[in-house]
Amino acid sequence: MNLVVLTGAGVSAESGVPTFRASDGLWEGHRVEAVATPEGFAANPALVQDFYNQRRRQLATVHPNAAHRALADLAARWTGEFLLVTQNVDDLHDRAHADTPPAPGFELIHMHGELKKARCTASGVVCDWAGDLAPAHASPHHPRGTLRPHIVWFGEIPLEMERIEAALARCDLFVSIGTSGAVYPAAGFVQLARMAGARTVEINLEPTQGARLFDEGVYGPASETVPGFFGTL
Ligand code: BV8
Repeated sequence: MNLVVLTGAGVSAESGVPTFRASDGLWEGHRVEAVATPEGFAANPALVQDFYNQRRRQLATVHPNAAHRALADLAARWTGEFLLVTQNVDDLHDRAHADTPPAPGFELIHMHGELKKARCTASGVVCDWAGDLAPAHASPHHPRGTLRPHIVWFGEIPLEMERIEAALARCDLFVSIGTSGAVYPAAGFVQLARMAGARTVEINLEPTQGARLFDEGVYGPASETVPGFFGTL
């Protein structure tokens, strides 16, 4: 059986990583356009680098939770194809799978980029990056380049879309976990899975605006609902 799982900020919430659209969410105090668009970065690189520097620093203080670990346990024993697509830019899935090595059919894709990577604005080269980035951080990859966060901002094309769409076209089960379904193209993945004839399940704290698009819904905190659901698979 081929499985595609999509995760959003809700899967990391119980690890202490703030979500975006909750009352205490990340977008509070920031206009999305100012901190998560190429125009915002061009207009005020210091503000945007600081927004991501703060979040990159916070990674040292958070850890994978039971939901991340349940997905890693599943990936270790899954015999079919298992694509885990995350909209999250934290490294909590990566750390959970590093602790529990996955079976060969598993793949993790960060479709909106990663906090712990930087990208050269001139060459496009992506490199690991754990520290802060300065407003105009000289790039080691190109004499005229600077380093920006390796993050997909609004108006930019998400990463690995062909691989994601190919996996959705042949999946038997699609599970969306901890995402509000507010951002495209991720919010449209359930429709692609339905067109492929897959069983579709929404796992979230509460029903989302797209709940009616799913065959089933499982509601509650991810640290409980994710182990519960995947423990039966
Ligand atoms: C693109 C940067 C073209 C990384 C992010 C008009 C209509 C439709 C679409 C558009 C439109 N105008 C513009 C668009 C396109 C736009 C878009 O969708 N805009 C929206 C706002 C309308 N999209 C884009 O620009 C994308 N690019 O379309 O390019 C294209 C497309 C395909 C092919 C070719 C070309 C780029 C989108 C990426 C933007 N970058 N962030 C960062 O800073 O982190 S988006 C941002 O929102 C994050 O990446 C985040 O991942 C994403 C989604 O948010 P969620 O993860 O869902 O988080 P949220 O807070 O919303 O929800 C949390 C959920 O968890 C809630 O449901 C809550 O109930 C639940 N929860 C909370 N606690 C728990 C829990 N669940 C379980 N347990 C808990 N404990």
